[in-house]
Amino acid sequence: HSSRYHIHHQSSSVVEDELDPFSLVADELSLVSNKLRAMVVAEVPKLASAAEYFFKMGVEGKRFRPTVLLLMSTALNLPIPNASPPIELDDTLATDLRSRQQCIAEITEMIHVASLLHDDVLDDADTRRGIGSLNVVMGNKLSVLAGDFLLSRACVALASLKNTEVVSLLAKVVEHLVTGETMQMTTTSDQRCSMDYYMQKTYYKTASLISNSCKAIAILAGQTGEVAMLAFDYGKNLGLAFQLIDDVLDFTGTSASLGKGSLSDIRHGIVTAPMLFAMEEFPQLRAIVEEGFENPQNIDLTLEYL
Ligand code: GRG
Repeated sequence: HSSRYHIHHQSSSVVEDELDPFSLVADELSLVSNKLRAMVVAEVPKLASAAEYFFKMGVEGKRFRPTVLLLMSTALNLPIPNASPPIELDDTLATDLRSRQQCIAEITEMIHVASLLHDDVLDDADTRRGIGSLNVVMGNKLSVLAGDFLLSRACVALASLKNTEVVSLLAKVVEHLVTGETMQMTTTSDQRCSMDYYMQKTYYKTASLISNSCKAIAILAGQTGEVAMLAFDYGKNLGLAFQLIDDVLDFTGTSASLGKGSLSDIRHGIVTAPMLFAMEEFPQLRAIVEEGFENPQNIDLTLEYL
């Protein structure tokens, strides 16, 4: 479907040659960003400036979720082996479907930014996306209210899609975000070093939003059953992988590349994936990690061991 794909006859496989998947949906992503800027306008000036803070050009973050969702919409328009063919739509209906799928990307990004605003209040963070987090710039109270406002705008957009299954999928994600955050905040020392607990928490905190929104895109495309399940699984695995990489970057990244302090998760008492994998390999590390988390003043010592 793209001139950027080349068939390599030697191996008879389709490989991408310098393909930037993001470029496939770059124009559409700009549309989504513009739409979002219009969707988050609040009536009262203080709330308006708080709500639009992370939707301004240059501080929109990586826009990973909307990009994945637009790519998912694109993929679902291609013929899928062993699946019912995409529904034949005339141009008007195809455009309408695409704008409904874009709406899922917008809703997802609003839920994501709402969770970031609340997260920064809970963590007393000072930077986000390379600039002062909203809680330091406008205070905790406006940050909480701006997050609530974004959730409300997300709900209204969700209702406009008039699809009860999609509404319940994305409404449930908000519960998952809250559950994941609570699990992270309230770990006992046993849970702290358990890989199962980590994966469950990571599903709630990071993967649920991506997996359920991918599934929502499939449902709007008229795909139920196996294709919707595959879209869900794809989003779930991508979300889990995303968090694992995020955890590794907490170890290896610099403040400049991360837009927040490096080792910031660990300094917040959060055991990250590299530590869990290291503990599986070297069980004696467990006691050292536990000690570091019981006595945060010794965390640098723990990190040296790691
Ligand atoms: C109000 C919806 C709501 C939830 C409240 C605070 C909370 C409960 C949940 C926090 C969930 C949270 C912050 C999960 C982390 C997810 C994550 C991997 C964030 C980083 O995402 P990136 O790297 O960020 O995509 P950018 O800035 O690029 O968008």
